[in-house]
Amino acid sequence: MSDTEHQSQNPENPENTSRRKFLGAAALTGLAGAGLATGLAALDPVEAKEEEAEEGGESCKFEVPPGQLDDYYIFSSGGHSGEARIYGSPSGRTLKRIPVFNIDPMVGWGITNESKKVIGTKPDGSLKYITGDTHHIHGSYTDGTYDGKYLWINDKIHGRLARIRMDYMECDKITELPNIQGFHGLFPDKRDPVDPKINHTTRVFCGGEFHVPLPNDGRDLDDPKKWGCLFTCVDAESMEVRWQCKLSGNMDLVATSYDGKLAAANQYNTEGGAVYTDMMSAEHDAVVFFHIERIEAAIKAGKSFTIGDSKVPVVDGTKEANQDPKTALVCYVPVPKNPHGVNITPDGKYFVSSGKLSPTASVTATELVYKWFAGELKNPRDAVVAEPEIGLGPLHTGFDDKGNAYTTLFLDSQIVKWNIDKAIAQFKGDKKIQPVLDRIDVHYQPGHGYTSMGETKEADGKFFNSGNKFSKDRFLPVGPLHVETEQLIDISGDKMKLIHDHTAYPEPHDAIIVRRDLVKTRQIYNMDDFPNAVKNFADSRVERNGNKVTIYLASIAPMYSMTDFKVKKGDEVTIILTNHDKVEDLTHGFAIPKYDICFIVNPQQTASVTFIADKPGLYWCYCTHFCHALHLEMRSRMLVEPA
Ligand code: CUK
Ligand code: CUA
Ligand code: CA
Repeated sequence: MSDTEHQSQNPENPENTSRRKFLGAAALTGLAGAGLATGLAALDPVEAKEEEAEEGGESCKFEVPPGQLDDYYIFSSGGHSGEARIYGSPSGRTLKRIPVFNIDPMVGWGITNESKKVIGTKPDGSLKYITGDTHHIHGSYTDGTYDGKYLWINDKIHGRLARIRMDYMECDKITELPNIQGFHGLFPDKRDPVDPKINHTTRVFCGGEFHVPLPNDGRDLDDPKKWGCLFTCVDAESMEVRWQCKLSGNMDLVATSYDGKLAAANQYNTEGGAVYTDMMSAEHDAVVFFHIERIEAAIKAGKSFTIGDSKVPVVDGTKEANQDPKTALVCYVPVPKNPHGVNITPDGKYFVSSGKLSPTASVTATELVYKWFAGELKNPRDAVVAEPEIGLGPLHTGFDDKGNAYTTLFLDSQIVKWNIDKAIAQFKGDKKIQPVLDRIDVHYQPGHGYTSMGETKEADGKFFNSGNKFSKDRFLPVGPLHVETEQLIDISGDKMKLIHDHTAYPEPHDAIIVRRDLVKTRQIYNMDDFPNAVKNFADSRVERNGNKVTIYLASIAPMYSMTDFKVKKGDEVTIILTNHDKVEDLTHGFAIPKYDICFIVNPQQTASVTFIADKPGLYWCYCTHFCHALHLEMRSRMLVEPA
């Protein structure tokens, strides 16, 4: 029994019990407001409880009462907000936004020197990009499950991969991938493809969706035949690009096998079309499988080339160059029309991709892909062991711990539950077998769907979250753009049950549901991790070097270490601020009027900003984050003398 269930059924929690009575009474008597007292008095508590079980009582089972903690974290990508988000589940509580590719004045992301260095700057010191589009977020693995170390998230607009360290829940590295556009799917490997001793993530794979001239330098603008897509491997620790693989067709989503040997991507534009009508002209597209060990051996042997200015080695994974299975780097498995999504079952046996324009899901057996690479399976299409009809517009699939798959149906606005073994038996010829077990309406048009721990070998079959693209009438209207709905579904029984709707700011895409014991965050920074830390209050000073001035400042509630500091008009000013408070959550802010400076320093953290003091006058630097009874009094002054 989980903590949540235990807590919500605990009769000793008076607050909870009275609330349940309230719900039960209201449901039974139909009374509301003033009449409720009469209804309550007339009620047998046992009767109330039974009634409650029928009327919306299901979701009460998953209620997280005030003061109690959720069982899971949901890490979600925020779409073209450019950020990542953290929710609690099953409550749906919003916990945190992690700025990544965007600017966030709350924490000073994109404003402090430290964050600008991660995001990347132009020669003039301004940010290289201020936009990003995050679609997919995945965690690092050890032994087939999350190890709580890193999250990776993509930027589709500029083709960047970002890493978030999970101890502080902060982005620490961003890498721009060369010669690609529309970087869409990503997935970390789950162990080393060669060395069995390395059982954790060492690489992150990135699929390029849009084909472009290679290099994209102004040549071949009118000749799509000469354009191409690259699959990119990034080192998980250094975040440097290790290699790329040139493909026939494009890539959408990415998945990896549990043994580290394979990465897969679905391809919807095998036609190489430049307009949608061409992109949907073929009856079959493909799921492509990358043989990681062979690709890396080819690079070691120098069988690679480079593109344009990039020094990254590229191998040839095109169809023409990979006809002989025994030496092939990639295997193209044909699947019906414009497939979407590719997900691996928790036992590692099957990759499931959805039809999108075909009402089917395709199940490809990992073992048979290896057989093709070994030259023992003639036709790669024979690696497909099931293709059940599941409904209209299938997109993404999550898995439970009982061999069932849950696929989002965009056009039907449903989640369909189907059994993989039954689908395989049906495909083998037993037409009496019906693999579809259940359907549930969702509201509306689901995109991604994912289960609790479903992308690990510890899939637990408890929850499925449906990330819906349209909410229509589910929430109060807030102007032209509606909030999005995330719907939590109980998948622990035979029938799926809707637990609740929660809102998400536009525009969430994918997410993962991670058991809370796998996430271990730190609340206090280590001052030694910041080379520029102002370690002692006594070190506070103004240091001048020509027209460059550095202000060494520290904070401890409710004061800064200097009541004021003087600079001259035209100076390039760098303010370094170290927070000496050690108490959890004792964060201070720092804002300077008219200079557009606003950031925070968490306990024992150091942050810095650099700007030109171009306006003479007195500027109150004040603490923006409520920290103390004397928070308003926590100030310093920047005095800018005329030149
Ligand atoms: S994918 Cu990115 S557009 Cu994650 Cu189904 Cu939707
Ligand atoms: Cu320090 Cu508010
Ligand atoms: Ca197509």
